[in-house]
Parts: sequence; C-alpha cells; structure tokens
Amino acid sequence: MSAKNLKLHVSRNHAKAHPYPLVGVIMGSQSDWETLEPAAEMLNQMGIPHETRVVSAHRTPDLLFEYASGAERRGIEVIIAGAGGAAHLPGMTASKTLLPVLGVPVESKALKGLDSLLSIAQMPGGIPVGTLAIGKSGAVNSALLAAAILGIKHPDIREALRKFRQAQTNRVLGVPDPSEISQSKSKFRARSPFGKRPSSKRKTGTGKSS
Ligand code: RP5
Repeated sequence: MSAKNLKLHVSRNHAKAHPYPLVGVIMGSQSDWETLEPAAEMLNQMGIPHETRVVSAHRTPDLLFEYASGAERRGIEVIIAGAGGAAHLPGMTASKTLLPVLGVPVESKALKGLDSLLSIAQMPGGIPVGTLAIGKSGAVNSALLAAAILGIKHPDIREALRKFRQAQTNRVLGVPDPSEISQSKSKFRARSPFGKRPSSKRKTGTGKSS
C-alpha cells in the first residue's frame, strides 16, 4: 500500500518517538467518517500517530486483503475498523492479520446499528474482534482501548492515557453539584470529547445535597 493513498496523522511532539502510524483507522464507507472521526480526534489527543482510510469489505475486497495482510509489516500495532449494516469489515480484517482489531458498529438507518453491533460482536470462536459500543461513544472508546493496548509497550502512550483518565476524573469531581453545570457549561463544552452541550434539564427537587 503506497503512503500517498493514506491520510497520515502524526503530531509533531510524538513524531520523533513514533515516526510511523501505530494505529490504522479504517471504515467501510466515506459515510462512516462522521462516526469514526471522534476516534481519530481521541488518538490525536493521546498523541498517537495514525492513518485513516476507507476500505470496504464488499466494494474493495482486494484492498481489504492488501491492507490487513500488510498492516503489521508497515508498523501498525492496532487496527480500528468501523462499519455499518452487514459490517463484515472488522471480522474480515481480523482474519487476515494477527494484530488486535477493534470494531466500531456504525449506526445504520434501518436498524439503528443493532445489525452492525451483532455482526461485529458475533464472530465465531477463533477470530476475535474487540467490539465497542454503537456510534461515536464506541469510536472514542476504540481509541482509548487502542491507547491501553499500545501503552503496554509504549510508556509515553500509557502516561498520556493516565493523564486523560485523571483529567476526566477531576472534571467529574470538580462539579459535584449538577445544578452548577449550566453555569459552567461553556467550559464543559470546550472540554467534551463529543462536543455536545450537556443537558440543561433538571430533575425535580433542589438537586442539592443536604
Ligand atoms: C457499510 O455500509 C459501511 O460501513 C456503511 O456503514 C454502510 C453504508 O455505506 P454507504 O452506502 O453509505 O456507502 O459498508
């Protein structure tokens, strides 16, 4: 696979430690990018060099075989594969490589991603795919799980993951009273990996602890 066909993401700070992509983020269609983009963003946040590519199991099967069988040789250590509907991309990819493959079920129009989830999770014994939640949460977690796997070998990635987890814990502990969220929502929004506003709905009652 030629480098010119791949979109590479290597942050300047980590380019020296990891000159080649460690994670391959592949997806069955351009339409899956909206779902997989948060995975790429989280990998960026962790400083993990990665590449992104559309590789369709049924539209470009030869490319899938080439990508999956050559990934380890190119230095890739984890593959994140997102697909919707019949979603055979993660399983087929896993069948052609010994690298860990993390599957992200894309939310399909017809069945809201339940089809994708079952297709990716229900691999027959022998060829595993680590299956995440449907949609953007699954994409974010695929990147965090990739960081945990890579962290066993790469101490800088383990440290980046540790810092992320600590910051996440601190954010929750920093606002113990949910009624304060609306006051600090602009701050929260800027830090949220999903970029969504927190719900401004309040439960009945004071919401304050006694
Ligand atoms: C799957 O079919 C893709 O992963 C995508 O989620 C779904 C629909 O693809 P498009 O018709 O939008 O290209 O292969």
